[in-house]
Amino acid sequence: MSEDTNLLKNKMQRRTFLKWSGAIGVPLVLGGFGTKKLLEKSESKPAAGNHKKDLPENIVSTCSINNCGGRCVIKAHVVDGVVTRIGTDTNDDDILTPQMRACIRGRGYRKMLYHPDRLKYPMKRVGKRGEGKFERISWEEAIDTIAGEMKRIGDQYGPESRYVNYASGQSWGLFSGRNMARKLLAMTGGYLNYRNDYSSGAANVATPYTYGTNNSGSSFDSILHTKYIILWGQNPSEMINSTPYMYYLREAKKNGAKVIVIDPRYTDTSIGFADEWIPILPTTDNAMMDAMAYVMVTEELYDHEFIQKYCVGFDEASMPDGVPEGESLKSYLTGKKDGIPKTPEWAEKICGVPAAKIREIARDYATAKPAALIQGWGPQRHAYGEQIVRGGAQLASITGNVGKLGGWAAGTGYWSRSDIVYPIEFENPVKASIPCFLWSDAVERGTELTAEDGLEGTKKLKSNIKLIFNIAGNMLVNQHSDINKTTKLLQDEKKVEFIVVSDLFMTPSAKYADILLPGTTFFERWDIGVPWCFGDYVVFGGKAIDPLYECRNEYDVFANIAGKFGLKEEFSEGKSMLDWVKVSIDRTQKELHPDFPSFEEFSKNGIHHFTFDEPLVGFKEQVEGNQKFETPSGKIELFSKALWDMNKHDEIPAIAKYVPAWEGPEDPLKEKYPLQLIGWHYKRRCHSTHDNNPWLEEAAKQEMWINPNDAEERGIKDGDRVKVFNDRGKLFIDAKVTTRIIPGVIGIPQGAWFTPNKKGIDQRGSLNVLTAQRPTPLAKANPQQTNLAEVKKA
Ligand SMILES: Nc1nc2c(c(=O)[nH]1)N[C@H]1C(S)=C(S)[C@@H](COP(=O)(O)OP(=O)(O)OC[C@H]3O[C@@H](n4cnc5c(=O)[nH]c(N)nc54)[C@H](O)[C@@H]3O)O[C@H]1N2
Ligand SMILES: Nc1nc2c(c(=O)[nH]1)N[C@H]1C(S)=C(S)[C@@H](COP(=O)(O)OP(=O)(O)OC[C@H]3O[C@@H](n4cnc5c(=O)[nH]c(N)nc54)[C@H](O)[C@@H]3O)O[C@H]1N2
Ligand SMILES: [Mo]
Repeated sequence: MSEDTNLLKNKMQRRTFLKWSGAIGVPLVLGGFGTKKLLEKSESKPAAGNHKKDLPENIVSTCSINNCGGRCVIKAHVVDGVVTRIGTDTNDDDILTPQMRACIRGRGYRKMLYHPDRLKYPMKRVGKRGEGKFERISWEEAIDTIAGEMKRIGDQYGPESRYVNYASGQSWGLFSGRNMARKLLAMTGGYLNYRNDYSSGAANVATPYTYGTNNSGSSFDSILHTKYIILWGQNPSEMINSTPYMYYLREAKKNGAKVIVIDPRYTDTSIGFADEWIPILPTTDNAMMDAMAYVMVTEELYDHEFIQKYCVGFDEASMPDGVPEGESLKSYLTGKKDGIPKTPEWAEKICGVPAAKIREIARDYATAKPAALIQGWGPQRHAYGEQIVRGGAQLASITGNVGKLGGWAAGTGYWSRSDIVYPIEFENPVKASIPCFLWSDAVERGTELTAEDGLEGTKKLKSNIKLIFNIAGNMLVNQHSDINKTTKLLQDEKKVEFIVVSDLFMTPSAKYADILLPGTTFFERWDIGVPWCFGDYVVFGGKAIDPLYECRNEYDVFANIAGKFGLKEEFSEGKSMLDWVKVSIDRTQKELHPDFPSFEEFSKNGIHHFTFDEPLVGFKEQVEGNQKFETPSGKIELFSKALWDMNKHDEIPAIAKYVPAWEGPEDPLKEKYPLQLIGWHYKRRCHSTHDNNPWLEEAAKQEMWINPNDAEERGIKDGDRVKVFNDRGKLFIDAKVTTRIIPGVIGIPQGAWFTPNKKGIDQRGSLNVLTAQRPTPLAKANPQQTNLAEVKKA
């Protein structure tokens, strides 16, 4: 997800390096050697890591703002300007103030901070774009070049040619680099906006058609009151979207809740929490959902009163005007029009879940009261991802689990209780926007995009994208679909004329920079870490050490570029990052929460929990009070007239239903590429971040899951090197032969760095070599889980 969504919802420090390296007497090499030596040196010491015993240790409470949903307390132990070890929150768990402990990634951050491959100084490209050949330049030259190109491209093509790519590497604080770039672009004519995100892109657009909003979740302490939990394609043991979620799930189980996990993989969450794992074929969840609804309808297990009072479109009597007979949910389920009742037997053939099991889950979920159907976002990063979120919401609604404590409304599931003031504001004079997933289209054929493609704010763009700022993101290459297609596009210097990347490492995206800037880690700057919308806490981001080498915070970089336009003072308002942190705290106290801690308290405690008397329950006001839902009808729209009026009923149906996916199990392409390929968000990485961390590679290596049936058919044994391929590309990876994945499906954890060999074939298992750029029909979102592929022994 992106902080934009969150906002919407709520409304030469070279000196240090000299000191640092000089301290242990390593030669002044601005390369790997000195750093490596230092790391070895500090690691060979006992836990306290105090290589100078007489020097005091200072513990700085800080926070990672990479794009996992959690935020956690990271305690940097600093001795003489060096982080020697990392601790975390050790407070006891409590319902109101749960422990905010760092996961394996959080505990492994020193390997990132002192990684020998850190970018150390600004560079300019000297070879062909993408070749990875760079030459060191001064900061002055980097800043001059960037300011010059911003102006040249703006003058020549207009502000709509300037773009800041989706980049989530430092999005969850006050100063995300991409916002700093946007602020400066906004101050100098503007830039092309994007909407939506890669996380819940389909859900974000679809859920409001049912509920009028994406705020369809409840706070996690509410699950302590539930009897039955379905985690539908959600894997919170590994995928962190809120640091204390696991604690609440454990408590819910202690209170007797039964947990069902529906996932093609036997996930860590299934192992740790599930009473039952229900394997399912990817892209077919809606068939199971339809059949569950069929069981509820035919066995009269639905909540008549709730539906009558709060929903439209359930049966023919509750349909909006102007729609012909036979289009209601009930008519669809019973096969009134197409002659196909959506029975569990019908669904079993599609999704692979036995009919008897579908019946059992339908009955249990409908009668448990209250029951929580919680949806992950993996199942909506699919060809018709819009359907699954509306499908989940449909089940929650017809069982009357919406607006009730211990129930859950499903859908996108946002909720939030962690608002602080973001003091850095700006307004883009350009109103045109594209769906974020279509940025590569906007490079190729921006001026041809129309409202049909999702262009908003203008009828036509005046230019294709010509300048890209890619700040703390790997979306330029690694995280976007179809790497081979994207890299070809970017190699053409006539298309995008200028690319700036700021990162910590020479990532696959960084290789495509024209100017490459060395960024800082969160240890090297002040900030406040804000969780995703699934948290009720904020974490202090203390600065533990000065920036290493010639690394610079993007805030300072863009303030310097602003200087070239005579706008430095206007950009920074004369404030440092520390000043802004203090402004945020002061204003949060004055404008939002009088009991918010002072800077001193916050930095000492490291964390602030917002506490509440009772759990937040999504749609409580609508169900208990008289408030209307924010939909056109004021009710839950099981049938959406707005979707109906789009008149694309096959791909954008007005009720949620199973739509067979291209590259799904029913696609004839299966003859050629018989395996469905999905990915997941791996515990050892945050997307592509940490892929180069050796500790984490040891903890959880990059490997492809394949079922023994599929492996045997292909003569593949556990640990074998295999080639995975489809028409878009090929990659090599080691196979993990395991019954933890359903037959017919292979799984590759997303985020490994694209590492091509001489022939351009990936060696590391970078999933997006195989994914498609075809967007979902309504949201124009990323379908990165919908792929067919074949595997051979390498
Ligand atoms: N196939 C497939 N593709 C996917 C997904 C999927 O499920 N499957 N998921 C999608 C989703 S949900 C998302 S959100 C995107 C995420 O994709 P991105 O937003 O590109 O996220 P990361 O890959 O983590 O890239 C973050 C970059 O920032 C750098 N970085 C980290 N911290 C800092 C810092 O403090 N300063 C600077 N300057 N740089 C820093 C890291 O080194 C890294 O290169 O990927 C999407 N891509
Ligand atoms: N450790 C870690 N945590 C993270 C991140 C990370 O990179 N690493 N990234 C963060 C970000 S930006 C995001 S957006 C979230 C992502 O959060 P999610 O999208 O919820 O996470 P995923 O792991 O992509 O998908 C969840 C599960 O969906 C399953 N799945 C895939 N296809 C289907 C399907 O068709 N049907 C069903 N039923 N299940 C399916 C996968 O096997 C996986 O176990 O995670 C966040 N948290
Ligand atoms: Mo995401």
